[in-house]
Amino acid sequence: MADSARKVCQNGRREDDLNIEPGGPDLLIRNVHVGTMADTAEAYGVVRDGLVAVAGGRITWVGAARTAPREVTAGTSRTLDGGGGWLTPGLIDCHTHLVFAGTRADEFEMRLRGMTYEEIARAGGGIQSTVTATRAATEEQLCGASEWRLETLAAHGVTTVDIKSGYGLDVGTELRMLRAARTLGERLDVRVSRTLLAAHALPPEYRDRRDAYLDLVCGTVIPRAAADRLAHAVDAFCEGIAFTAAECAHVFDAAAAHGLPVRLHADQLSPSGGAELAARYRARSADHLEYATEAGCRALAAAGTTAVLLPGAYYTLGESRRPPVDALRRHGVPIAVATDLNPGSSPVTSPLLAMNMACVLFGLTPEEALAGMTRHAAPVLGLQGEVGVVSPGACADLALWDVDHPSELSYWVGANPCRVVVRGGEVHDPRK
Ligand code: DI6
Ligand code: FE
Repeated sequence: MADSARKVCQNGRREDDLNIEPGGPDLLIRNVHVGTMADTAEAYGVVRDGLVAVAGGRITWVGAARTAPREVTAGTSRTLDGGGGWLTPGLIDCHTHLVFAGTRADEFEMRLRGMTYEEIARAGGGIQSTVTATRAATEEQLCGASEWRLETLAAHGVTTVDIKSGYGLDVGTELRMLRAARTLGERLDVRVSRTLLAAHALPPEYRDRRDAYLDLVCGTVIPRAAADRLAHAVDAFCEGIAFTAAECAHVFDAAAAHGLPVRLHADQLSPSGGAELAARYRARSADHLEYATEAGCRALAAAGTTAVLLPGAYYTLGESRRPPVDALRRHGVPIAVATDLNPGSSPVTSPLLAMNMACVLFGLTPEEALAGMTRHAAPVLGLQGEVGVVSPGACADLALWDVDHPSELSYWVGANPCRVVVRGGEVHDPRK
């Protein structure tokens, strides 16, 4: 990889293993309307009858075709005819747990018979049951079990995805999950960011030794993941069935000591001070937030932390408490939307369905939902300006949709109008 294409992210670490690469032949995309999702006065950053030029894997020009200067269109080796469809940034699914072994369809049935997610977890099921299956899997078995899930996201226009560990809860398996995530990204040519979530649940062998497990996470797992450059960030589950705010703070201190940015599963099932904790540590994101308070939203805004809404978990668990969307808006907290793809609380493999749920269940507008999967998802992964907008200088990660307007991406339920995906300037058929 050429040095010029390497990118130094906010935390000062080189992010060259996020596969941000130059190269690829020049490309002109014609006969499209563009939802640039750039932060302009125009809804969706719309450019009608647009033209997008790509060189070296990056966008070099975006605008109305009739205004394109000659030098933008001259000497192009390849042209993509968009057929009058809509071009948007490739989608960014900034919160998934898609690497795991087994399923939890049995728990789905138990919940339908009346047991709650927390009751199942406290009875030794839940996250723990996926941990048992995941610990027993080799890296290749984990890749084999998870590949179709990443493929499915990619077929729906996702070009960047965050994958968390958290089903190992021991040194070897946590690192193996991150390696499997890296391998899958390389195999499928999807930009994969990796987040260490060793503080996801207390493993049973540490039942009466919470501090010893936290010492393992802070003293061994985080340092190893940082040294081996396997993690781009550290996450924790701040919840009654997981870790207290004080325990998560301990994890965040260890992450900071190793130069890793932090994120938090915050206020999902109960008010736990998660939003305030995330803000105090200037976390990149606070995720879920159903029980976040007004003060929590204000703190997120002041800290510049993004709220990641995960309506798939709210839907799957049959929750009724919605995240405080109005307060987030009022305080100006950027809102991202993600699938939370995981075997327990959100077996959701469609980013468009997550956007639809964000509108129907949480009251986002279709434009907010699309911004949540593009422009506002990028900073959650430290990739602002790189991905999530169709703007000169950004990576040429794009999705072309067979729709008459970008609001349709949130409107259809269960459809996939994605016709073409462009990754780093390379054109792909999303169905292959
Ligand atoms: N919140 C979630 O939604 C996932 N993890 C978390 O902390 C659920 C994980 C699971 O049930 O397997
Ligand atoms: Fe999650």
